[in-house]
Amino acid sequence: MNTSRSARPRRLLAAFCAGITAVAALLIAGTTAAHAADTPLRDLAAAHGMVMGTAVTGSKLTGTYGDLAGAQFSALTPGNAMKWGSVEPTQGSFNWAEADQIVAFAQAHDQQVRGHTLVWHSQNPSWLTNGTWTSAQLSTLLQNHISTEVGRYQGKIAAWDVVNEPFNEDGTYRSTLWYDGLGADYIANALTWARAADPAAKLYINDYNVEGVNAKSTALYDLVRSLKARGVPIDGVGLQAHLILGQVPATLQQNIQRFADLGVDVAITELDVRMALPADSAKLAQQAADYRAVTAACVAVARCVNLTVWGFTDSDSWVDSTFPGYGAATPYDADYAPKPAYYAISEGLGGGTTTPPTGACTATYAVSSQWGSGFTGQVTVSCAGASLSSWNAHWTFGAGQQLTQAWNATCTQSGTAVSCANASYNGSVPDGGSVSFGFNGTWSGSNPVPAVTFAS
Ligand code: G2I
Repeated sequence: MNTSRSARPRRLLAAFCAGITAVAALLIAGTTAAHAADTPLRDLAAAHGMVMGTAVTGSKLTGTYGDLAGAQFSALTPGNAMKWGSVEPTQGSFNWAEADQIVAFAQAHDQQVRGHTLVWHSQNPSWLTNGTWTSAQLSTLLQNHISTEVGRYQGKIAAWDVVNEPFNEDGTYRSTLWYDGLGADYIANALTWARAADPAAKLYINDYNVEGVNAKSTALYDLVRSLKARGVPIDGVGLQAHLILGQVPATLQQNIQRFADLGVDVAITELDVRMALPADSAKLAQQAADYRAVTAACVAVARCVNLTVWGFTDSDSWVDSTFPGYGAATPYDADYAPKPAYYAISEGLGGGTTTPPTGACTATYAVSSQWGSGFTGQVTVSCAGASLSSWNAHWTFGAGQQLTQAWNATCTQSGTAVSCANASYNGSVPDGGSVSFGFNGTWSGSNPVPAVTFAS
């Protein structure tokens, strides 16, 4: 459950059986290589003693989102659910529902949970930020918050982002409720209180723009060194890695290494690579190179124990609303089709022959929901470096499934053979674009994902 405090063991972890994914991505134009059997990222990471993580939204953990979150990742970070404003919106009145749900999902899928985050200047409840507190009151509030939240999940959290974003870009301390009220020692105190509440959890300081060697990362480095010298419990640093296309810092690996050399673990905690929209094949290829570079830098340093993306699908990313005109920052598109970035992470983790050749269109078949005897499925046709003017997707239902209804395509089933032709309005798939169609069907016993073949 816990990451190793010393260098991670470079051994193959047993479980190459991370559960059943109800998603298969298949190459349907260009060449005939199939991708359905790609090794999940979590298994590739395990071979390096790493975990592969994603931020998640609890309410979305069903259907294809839940299937992918469970199958591909070995660590989950609640994107918002464990922040103070989420868990204690009214003083003394707690809401743990989403956090509990994510922890339960993680336990059911043999995943770590990364707790995020205990002490931050943002997403605090208004009763806290609007209050007037003496420094003694503020200190008590913070200690109680940490004891309550860390204590609630004691034994269930592999690592906590105890303190989030304490620095300014120039390496000075950020002026916050905590720094202004308690001085710089709020950091040491928070770590000490967290250790007391869960001695087994790894304790991290997490920040952004600290991926390369710069003034901010050097301030973090100096802080970690001094905390260790003082005997304050600190186990790791989190490099958020909210990156811009083509801007992976050249000193990333060197920076990871210098923290490791201090005797702490390193986690890439919030990786995403945003681009100006619309995405096209050149941008997606650059993004893949960026993801590959970050993955490789983490793999290269034994103490880099966790590679976490901040949302795995473009439909669940903070980027689009925060940076209007930018997006497409994650490894899967909004229809859950793996992007070149997904294959790049896989390659960076040592996965073989997974990169789709340039100039290919792919189809992703997903079971989006399933109940008693029925299910809803979706197929997404995506192109990168190629385009289509019409398409026809075929598969065989090998377990007695029967199509009952389809939309955004004209589908027929004859015996076990299904054939779906584009509708009049979605035959054209541009380079960098995708189209989807959906269907309902019946099943019994099992509902395996079929291999889709394709004719344009
Ligand atoms: O801002 C990106 C990340 C930077 N590092 C710390 C992370 O905790 C932070 O995550 C983001 C979440 O991904 C967003 O989802 O933190 C944002 C807040 O600073 C989150 O955005 C908030 C929206 O601002 C709220 O309007 C919304 O109610 O998400 C909330 C829940 O959906």
